[in-house]
Amino acid sequence: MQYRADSVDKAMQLQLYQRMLKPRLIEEKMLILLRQGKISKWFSGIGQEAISVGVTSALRKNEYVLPMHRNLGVFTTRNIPLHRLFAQWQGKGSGFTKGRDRSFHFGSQEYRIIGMISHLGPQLGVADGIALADVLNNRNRVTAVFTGEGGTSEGDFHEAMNIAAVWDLPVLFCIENNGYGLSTPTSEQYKCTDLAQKGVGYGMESHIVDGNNILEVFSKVDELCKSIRKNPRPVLIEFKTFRVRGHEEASGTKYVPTELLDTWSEKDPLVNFEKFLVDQNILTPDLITTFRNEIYSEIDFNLKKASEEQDIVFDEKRELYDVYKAFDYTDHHAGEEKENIRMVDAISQGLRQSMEKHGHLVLMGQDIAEYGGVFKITDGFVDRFGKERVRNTPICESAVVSTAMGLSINGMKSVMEMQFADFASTGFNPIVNYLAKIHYRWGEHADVVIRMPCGAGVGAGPFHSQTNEAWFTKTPGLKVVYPAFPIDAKGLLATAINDPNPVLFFEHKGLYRSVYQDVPTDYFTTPFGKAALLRHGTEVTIVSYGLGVHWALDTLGKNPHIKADLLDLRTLQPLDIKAVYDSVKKTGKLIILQEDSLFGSIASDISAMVMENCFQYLDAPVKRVGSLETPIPFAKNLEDHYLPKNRFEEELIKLLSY
Ligand SMILES: Cc1ncc(C[n+]2csc(CCOP(=O)(O)OP(=O)(O)O)c2C)c(N)n1
Repeated sequence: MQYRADSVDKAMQLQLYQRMLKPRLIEEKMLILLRQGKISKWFSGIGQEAISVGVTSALRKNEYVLPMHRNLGVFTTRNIPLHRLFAQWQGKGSGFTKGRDRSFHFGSQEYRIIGMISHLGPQLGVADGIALADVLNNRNRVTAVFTGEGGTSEGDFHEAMNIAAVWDLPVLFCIENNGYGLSTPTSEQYKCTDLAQKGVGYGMESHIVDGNNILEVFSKVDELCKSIRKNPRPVLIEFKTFRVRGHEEASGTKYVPTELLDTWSEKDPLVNFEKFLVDQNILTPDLITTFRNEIYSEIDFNLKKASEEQDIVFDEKRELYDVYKAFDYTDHHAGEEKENIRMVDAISQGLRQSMEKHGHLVLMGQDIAEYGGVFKITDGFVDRFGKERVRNTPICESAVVSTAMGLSINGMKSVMEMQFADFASTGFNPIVNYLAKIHYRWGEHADVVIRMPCGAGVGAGPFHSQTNEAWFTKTPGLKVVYPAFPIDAKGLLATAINDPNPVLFFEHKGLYRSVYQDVPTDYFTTPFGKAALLRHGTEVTIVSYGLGVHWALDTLGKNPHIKADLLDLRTLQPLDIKAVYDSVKKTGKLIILQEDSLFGSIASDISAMVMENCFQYLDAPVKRVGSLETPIPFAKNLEDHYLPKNRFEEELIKLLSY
């Protein structure tokens, strides 16, 4: 291996050596512990240390780095106390996740490290968001994010690269091309000659670097970081390297040709560099022994400390408490002045006022800038707040959700407009796996609101009409809001934006321009978790939300003799189940009306909870009314029969006469 000694000064060369030696020796120890059953899984980065160490050494301390499962060298170069790392791998309390996640699946604001989730790709978009926050705050920083070559086949890779290119984000995309993704060789992973070519397709500068040569890695990344800080832009680097051990220790390397292993073993980044430093008289055998002994004692001391720590004790309250970041709700009251406006106007007004209140709030979505969004909710926002804060996005929901996550990590708020709630399916992974789980996993929060124009009754067919709230109410960590009226939409949106947790904010398209109310013109908030009792009665409780509330009101309007409590849930997570119980205890009968089909839905869960907790108060079985168990059809006549509106009256009357 050729080293260009003049590229890095001698003190730094020695430091880079020490920085590579440390993860190597830790790994060797971990392999022993793994065999002894003292840690659960190990993804080896042996042979790839030069990349982690070289990249991290070129970054400043306050610059974020987003490592993968083979980047121990990132963590050690950032000087994370080893006992905390060991405790993390043993699921102990002084690790980074209170025993809730394993291996390198954690982050730390203190060390500016944002760890991966298992799904590999989403962190590439998170890096975009972190970098965007730096750009918007005029901080000349670089964000470095890692992926394996296998991960480059994921849509997230392409989406994140494209966003970074279109927005000129200072992200260093580091591909560690180590020959295999689990057992899949590169020839079955991609067709191009070098992955660096993929940068070209996105209009991005890209480079190929020998990932086993620490001086090449460090000097190239150092040069690029300096240049990116001055001239913010994304850069792709393909590091050529090799995974000399199995994907994880249990899976072995049988499928890897021995010659390949032998060739790459000769290119070991540590052994070769050590030899070079000795040849150059920068390192001596004595010094090597000293360094080794220092690291061994550091490992032993910290391992003892972590091993002596008690196993984590289960505390149900703490587990449940940590799913969400605590939110101290503040009630903002509006003045007397009101204006008769539609739901769409109320949402637009609420959003505008939150943009005025929170200078660090950014809006992102397809066509939301000059065009004003397909529903015109952000019409005029660009003129008022500028294009930096009102951002048109490419069509890539997944990376935009991840970008929103990154903005939050780097201190900003964002509201993403899903053009139609149906398209949340292509952003589903980061919503349910990243945003929803991050607080529980390592105490970081996702200050993100996703606006979800949803719902049927508009003849738009199976892909523009879904009401998919149940996809999200199932997932702990998300809040789900579903207003039925303009006042609630405005006040709840303001609360959603104040709340530091991820909120899915459902806006029924059919209500946008059909419902008017006198809405306070000032900024105000409405609390989550409080249902609204719209009608008072003693015979039956009707529970609904969204468009269903209006169907129930119509039905009661046609049947004024029916004495019903009508509860509008307003938020589904948190759910005001107490309001439901209180009403059922009074009326003895419950009918739940929703636009969604019934299986696995809000109606089904409320029904189950009422059966469990209010059985003795019930005078009839709980009745659920929802859409047919089919996708949503397009033709008006089919859609009318699919939706439960026309079945509701009959079912209500049946229940009353039970
Ligand atoms: C979305 C997703 N699919 C599959 C997996 C299972 N898996 C974990 S790591 C891995 C291989 C990753 O290969 P690469 O990105 O090249 O990184 P390497 O492990 O080689 O460092 C696979 C298939 C996963 N974690 N996430």
